[in-house]
Amino acid sequence: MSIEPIERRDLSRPLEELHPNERLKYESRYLRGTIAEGLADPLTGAISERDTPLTKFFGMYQQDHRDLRDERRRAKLEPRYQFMVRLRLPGGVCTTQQWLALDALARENADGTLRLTSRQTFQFHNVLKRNLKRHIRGIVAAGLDTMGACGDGNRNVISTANPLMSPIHAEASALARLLSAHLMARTGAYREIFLDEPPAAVEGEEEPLYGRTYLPRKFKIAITVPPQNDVDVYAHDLGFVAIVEDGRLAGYNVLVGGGMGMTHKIPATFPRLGDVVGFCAPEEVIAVAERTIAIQRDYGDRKDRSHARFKYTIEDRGTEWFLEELARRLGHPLEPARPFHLESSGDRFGWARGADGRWHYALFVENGRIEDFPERKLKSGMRALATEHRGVFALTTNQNIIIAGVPAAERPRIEAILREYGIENDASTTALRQNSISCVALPTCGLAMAESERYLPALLDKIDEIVVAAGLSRQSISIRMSGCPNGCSRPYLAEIALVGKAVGKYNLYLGASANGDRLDALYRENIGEAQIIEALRPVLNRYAKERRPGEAFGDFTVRAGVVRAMPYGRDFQRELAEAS
Ligand code: SRM
Ligand code: SF4
Repeated sequence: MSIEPIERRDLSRPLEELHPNERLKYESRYLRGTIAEGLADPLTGAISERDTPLTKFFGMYQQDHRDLRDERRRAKLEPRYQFMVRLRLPGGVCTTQQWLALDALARENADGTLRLTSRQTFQFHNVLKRNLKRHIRGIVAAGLDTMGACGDGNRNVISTANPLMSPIHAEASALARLLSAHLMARTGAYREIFLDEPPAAVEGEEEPLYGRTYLPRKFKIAITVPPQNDVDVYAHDLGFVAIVEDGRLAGYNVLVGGGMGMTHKIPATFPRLGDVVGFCAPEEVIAVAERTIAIQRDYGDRKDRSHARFKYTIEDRGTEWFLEELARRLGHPLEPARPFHLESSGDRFGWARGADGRWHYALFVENGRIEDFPERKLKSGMRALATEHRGVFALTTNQNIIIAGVPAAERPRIEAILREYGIENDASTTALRQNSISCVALPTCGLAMAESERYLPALLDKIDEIVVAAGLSRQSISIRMSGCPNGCSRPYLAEIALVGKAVGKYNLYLGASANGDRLDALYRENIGEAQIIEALRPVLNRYAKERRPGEAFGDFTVRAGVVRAMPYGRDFQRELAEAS
């Protein structure tokens, strides 16, 4: 397929009028900058400030260990610079051999752990500059890469977990891989800098889709297979909902303009649910995605990065405008959207039988962190499973993992390994905890205002006491924590959400739907642990007594008037202001 020509609307204005990152990208020689020189400099653990936005396009983030900041400052040392490295893993599937390779790389070059992310991939933390190239080479040698995992381009394309579940799941996963490959940056910089390959001759534009300034901001795509909405399809710049008719995939409904990130008390920023704008045939999806990205490339805000996500382009210009622009570029309009029904954004734990009779075990991984805990030898257990299991591992967007493709005869062996390492899903774990997601936050995230991953398990111990006493231990309720309002755990789509404001202080949100089609609303602002517990106890107790059959917690809080059903778009912040 030919690539959408660049209209270069972004460069119709002088670069000086745009955000400094635009000039940086423009002058970077397709993201080369001076990264190679910076990596070779032995005098500092950092790369140059101008290169840090560029390495993000290659899935690498310069960070420093925030717990060590003061100590190092006192010792007159530079910060403990280190890199977070994120994989591109469209659809979230890896082989057992790849798992073993990643496990070894984590021990050799990173902090020894693997972190499953809320976008169905792996992160490594604490990779030192001197180990970075070796680390990337190890990833590439395992048949994987980190291209576009961060940066102003198309991010890891996610799809409903586990392609082995059914032929439709397999098609969705294959589509995620196709989209990811098609929308990947083409620059040779990655191979030259990290793999030491000589520059290859390029005919014409090195980036035919993105041009020299790439996108104004990150762009995220999700594909969901109803009734599951594990991917939170409404939270995406571009979403596809598989429409199955007479047992076969008829095509996909298209959603545009979703996103989570906002800034506390800045009304111009807000989470937004995507709008369902139409339907397209399976063979049209790549063209729809490419044209949509091109529209954002040409019309997205390149002056103000806090207003540069596609959701603002859609909010400002409207879906009618978008549909006309898309039809012009596609040569025809989208078809009308078809009916669909979503049930839950959570994962289903334990064994499930797939369409071909094989079995799949969804394993709960608290906050996605793969390491050996005193009672639960998760890292060693996963290594043992990777050695024995003949299927694949399917990562979920809820930071869990599915041991996928187990023949019935091999189930006992898998179960024995799970038991041996103490990692099988524990019947005493509440459904609330199983439905929890937390972002990484401290000590690595430079934007964290409060703890998240390191704190949520302990807070859940306390909330669990209420839940168990109220008889709700098997009631599925989603709870998500983010260390800042950027919302990496997609908190504004959780039935209970805690969003960091300052050390030990959170905004508490309630009232999202369980299937991910309604945002939550601010319930209490800037509260600490005791107030969180105090605020949740009566609401959970009321829910236990007053809920209607089958009523989800989020729906109850809205029906009972605890919070108002939340509008999306600009009104979100207005409602927040009124609530606080
Ligand atoms: Fe995120 C920035 C971690 C999913 C919205 N996110 C960051 C950074 C890179 C911090 C930074 O810019 O300095 C975090 C690195 C922390 C660390 O130490 O590892 C970070 N985001 C994560 C992960 C690892 C959270 C997790 O614990 O799983 C997720 C990695 C996903 C992946 O594999 O690609 C992650 N981030 C998300 C999501 C959820 C999603 O995509 O489904 C969102 C909300 C959806 C959205 O984009 O609207 C999200 N992250 C952000 C934002 C706010 C963007 C915005 O539109 O305002 C930032 C900040 C930014 O981009 O400026 C951010
Ligand atoms: Fe960091 Fe904020 Fe994302 Fe958490 S939500 S990982 S604190 S940027």
